This record gives sequence, structure tokens and C-alpha cells, in this order.
Amino acid sequence: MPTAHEPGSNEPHIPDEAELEAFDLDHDGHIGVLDSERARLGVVDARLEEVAEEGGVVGKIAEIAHKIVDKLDND
Ligand SMILES: [Ca+2]
Repeated sequence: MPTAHEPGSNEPHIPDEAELEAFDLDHDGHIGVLDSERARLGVVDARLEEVAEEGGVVGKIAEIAHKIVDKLDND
């Protein structure tokens, strides 16, 4: 998960290009709260998709939840 600071350090964490590529989802050059939140939603989204594929009642619920998360993520 992206963090603003390196653990055990008071130095501000300067994200490198790979980190920005991975986490700066709104491409403003900073890994912000919104980016972290979107990344978290993405993880949840992927997991829900996985469960939805398993089918059954749980899969049905996951499918609906997945659509809701998708809606939140695609603003
Ligand atoms: Ca950003």
C-alpha cells in the first residue's frame, strides 16, 4: 500500500516513477488520499470479481457489490 512516509523515518517519502505509475491514478504527480482510496477500491473490486465468478448466492451478492464498487470507482 502507498504510504506518505517511509516507516521509521521522518523524511517525506518521495515516490519514484514506478510508484507514481502504480498509485497516482489521477496523474497529478502525487500519491494522495484519493489515489490510496482508489487503489483500495481496486483491490476490493478484484476480489469481488473473483468471488462473483464462483457463482451461487454469494457470487450473486459479490456481483452486485462489484457493480457498486465499479460505479464508485468510475466517477
Ligand atoms: Ca494523484
